[in-house]
Amino acid sequence: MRRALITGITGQDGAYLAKFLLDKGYEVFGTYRRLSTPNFWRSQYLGIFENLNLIPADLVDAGSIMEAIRISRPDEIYNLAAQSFVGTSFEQPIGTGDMTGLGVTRVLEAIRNFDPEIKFYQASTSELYGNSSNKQANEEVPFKPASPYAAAKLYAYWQTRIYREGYNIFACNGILFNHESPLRGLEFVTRKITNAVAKITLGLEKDIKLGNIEAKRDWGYAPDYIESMWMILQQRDPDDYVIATNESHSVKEFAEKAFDAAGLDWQEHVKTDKRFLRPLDVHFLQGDYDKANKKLGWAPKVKFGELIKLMVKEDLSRWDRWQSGERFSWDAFNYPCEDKILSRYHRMER
Ligand code: NAP
Ligand code: F7E
Repeated sequence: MRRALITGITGQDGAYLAKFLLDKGYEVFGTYRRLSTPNFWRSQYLGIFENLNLIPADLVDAGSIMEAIRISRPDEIYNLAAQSFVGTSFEQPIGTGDMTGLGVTRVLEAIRNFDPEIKFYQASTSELYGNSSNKQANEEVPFKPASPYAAAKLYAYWQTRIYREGYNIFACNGILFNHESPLRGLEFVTRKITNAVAKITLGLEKDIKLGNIEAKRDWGYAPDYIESMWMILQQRDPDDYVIATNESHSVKEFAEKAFDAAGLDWQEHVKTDKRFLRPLDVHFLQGDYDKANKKLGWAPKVKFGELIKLMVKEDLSRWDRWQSGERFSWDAFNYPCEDKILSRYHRMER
């Protein structure tokens, strides 16, 4: 039985990847961080929680990474753990650099020391491109990161290539464009919108405040993208791949379609608030997955319109069931109202 170690198994991609690998017959190990309250709701939601082998480890603690590898003795490591929210990376640039950047070197060093035959997948990102181009981005387009998150991921991207070329480790970058799902974190704009649409529909809220609604992203469906991670590690040679839908849409379009899916007019409920503007933003991203299509045979199945509908449907159903007294594992019921979250943006306003 093949063995996989997933860092960040409590996150959106970690949960979907764990399910995907279990379905393929892998023995799945996942690292999680010690928190005061457990946060395994995503794997519970997917019905796989009982089938996981869990190992406490933190990317800022090299010894715990080495221990996780010793315990799991994996054939493949999927490094999905990161401080992954761009907004937070402006508020916590040093911590983000440590987890999202240096953390990757800790994993690569552990592989080099313990067993250089382990295959390694690094969760690279379209944020690497920043504002470098207003055209579709493929693997040849230069990077120009525009956030502490992206700068940390750029370092991680290069370390992955350096360990591949320098130590002959099967280390690959999946340069994934934004991918979303009903398991997406609530602070990311897509789920923030679909969760608000559900609450507004049920009369639990009146409106939603957003930042830069002109920003454009190439949004795909997380389970489609998970499959590419596995495919990348099954190739004869290690390489880097762009994974995207090749379409770009604005946050405004996303909001319009999400409200429309619930029979509401977005203009009556969407407000803008400069609190949600970033010191620097990426205005346009659109991928080109041609290489992944030709070499891996990968293509996205779910596109923009369908993605929005399925996210709205799921958030509506969860809020509806919750309001009727049903109880289940999820995140939205105890998420604080964003007006109560004070950040440096409030201080800048005073
Ligand atoms: P996510 O939902 O935010 O999950 C991140 C995971 O990393 C969580 O399990 C989190 O644990 C864990 N983590 C954070 N800091 C850690 C640390 N110091 N040590 C160990 N674990 C830590 O992110 P995602 O959307 O699944 O994304 C997965 C990866 O792909 C990330 O590296 C992200 O940067 C990258 N990526 C995402 C996208 C996207 O659109 N989703 C696109 C490109 C690349 P807790 O639950 O304890 O916080
Ligand atoms: O923002 C704008 C915001 O936070 C998308 C991560 O998974 O994908 C994600 O990063 C856009 C930005 O995702 C709000 O300014 C407007 O232009 O959903 P997001 P992201 O920054 O693209 C990449 C590929 C990753 O690698 C990351 O890990 O939407 N926007 N108003 C807003 N964004 C948020 N969060 N909240 C708003 O109110």
